[in-house]
Order: sequence, then structure tokens, then C-alpha cells
Amino acid sequence: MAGGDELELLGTWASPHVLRVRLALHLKDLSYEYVEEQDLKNYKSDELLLNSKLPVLIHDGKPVYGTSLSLIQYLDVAFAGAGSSLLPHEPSKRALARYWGDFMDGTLVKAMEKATWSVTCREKAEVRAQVAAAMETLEGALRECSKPFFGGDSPGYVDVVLGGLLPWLCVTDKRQPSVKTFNPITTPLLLSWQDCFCSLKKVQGLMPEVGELVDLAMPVPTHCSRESLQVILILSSLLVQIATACSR
Ligand SMILES: N[C@@H](CCC(=O)N[C@@H](CS)C(=O)NCC(=O)O)C(=O)O
Repeated sequence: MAGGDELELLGTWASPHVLRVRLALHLKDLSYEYVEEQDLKNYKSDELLLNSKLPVLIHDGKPVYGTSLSLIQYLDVAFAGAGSSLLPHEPSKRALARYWGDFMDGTLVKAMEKATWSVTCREKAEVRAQVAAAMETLEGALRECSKPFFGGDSPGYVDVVLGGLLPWLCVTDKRQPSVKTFNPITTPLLLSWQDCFCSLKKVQGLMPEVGELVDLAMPVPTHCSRESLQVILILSSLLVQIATACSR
């Protein structure tokens, strides 16, 4: 830890936004105190929370306001001497890394959220296409890097952001088997990226169990029960009878 700085992170175990900041702290070798906050209501009116969201980073007793992405950028600048830099030094590469971070929150996360709640075949097909398109776009970005990580030979900012989403991407695959986010045919580089990232010592132990996240997520009805089908059949036949009687 640089020059006596104290870092505290308020988070919650299942949050991808919290996980990405933890990944950044670990990859930069920064020591910090992690405080698990299950109940955000305690903090709603507190000055610590800018927008009632976790994570909250506290540096030397003062909250650092911003989204999880800006907190990672803050850590990289405030602790420039610690560990390796997450964002590239070259300004255009730095801007591009930020672009991919925003892309993940704006496009991939939105498609994942829709995947969680989609019920009809049509909705499922739509989100499947959206998740696949977002992953293929990221595959293209990784191909441009020609390295195992978006950050090059070691993980950087984009890796941390995607790494934070990794457990929830696995949940999306599990709950919607028609969605395959890491696809050996369309995203082979991302598939090996996943292996490389998860085998990093600094990452191991931080990732939440996918099974626990699946349990946490609300069950999505994937098929009609026998009883509800019977009710639908009875109602349909009644409607047919009424329509026939009316037309006489
Ligand atoms: N854009 C924010 C999103 C953070 C966020 O949505 N945090 C969730 C946990 S994953 C949260 O605190 N939700 C509580 C609430 O909305 O009351 C960020 O990147 O930090």
C-alpha cells in the first residue's frame, strides 16, 4: 500500500460492480478493508452514497464518488505507483479501453438483464442475438489486441470490467440454455481469455459461486405447468362456445 493510505470498500458479494473494483484492488496489489453491506437502507440517506448504489470506496476516511468504472480509474491514478497500471498510458489506447468499459455496461449488461427476464420464445431469440452480438464485438476487440488479455500480456481495465461480469455471464448461460455467451465457434478468443483470467492467482477466491448466484436470481418460468395448460384449454373452449352461440 502506498504511503499509509487507507482504503475501505463497501460492497455486496453478488454485485458485478463491486467485484470489478475488488479485482482492480487485487490486481494492483492494494490492501483494503472489505465491508459486506447487505442492507443498503442503512446508507440511503448517508453522505457516503451518492446515488444509493454500491460499491462505495473510502480513501483515508473520505468517500470517492463515482460509478464502479470511475472508481477503478481513480485507483489507477491515485495509486499509479502500486502494481501495474490498469489503463494504458497512451491516450488513444486509454480512451479505447474506457470505450470498451462503457460498451460492456451499456450493451452487454443490458442484454444480460433482458436475458434474465425474457420468457417468450420471441424475447429469448432477441436477447440471444443481442448477447451474441455484444460478445462477438468484444471478440473483435480482443483479436485486435493479439494478446491473451485486453490489457496485453497482463490484465488491465477492460479485463477487470469483463471479469466482474463473468460470474453473471455464467448465470445467464445456466438460466437460459439457449444463450451461450462464451461460444467456441464464434468467440474462441474470449473462451481462452476466460481460462487465463480465472487461473490468475489474484483472481482466484474472489469470484462468487455461480450456483449461489443462480439461487439468488429469481426463477424464470420456462414452460407452462400442466395445470395452467388445462386452465388455458378450458378457457379457450369456453370462448369458442360463446363465439359460436353469439354467431347463431
Ligand atoms: N453504475 C453503477 C451501478 C451500481 C449498482 O447498480 N449497484 C447495485 C449493486 S450491483 C446497487 O447498489 N443496487 C442497490 C440499489 O439500487 O438500491 C456502478 O457502476 O457503480
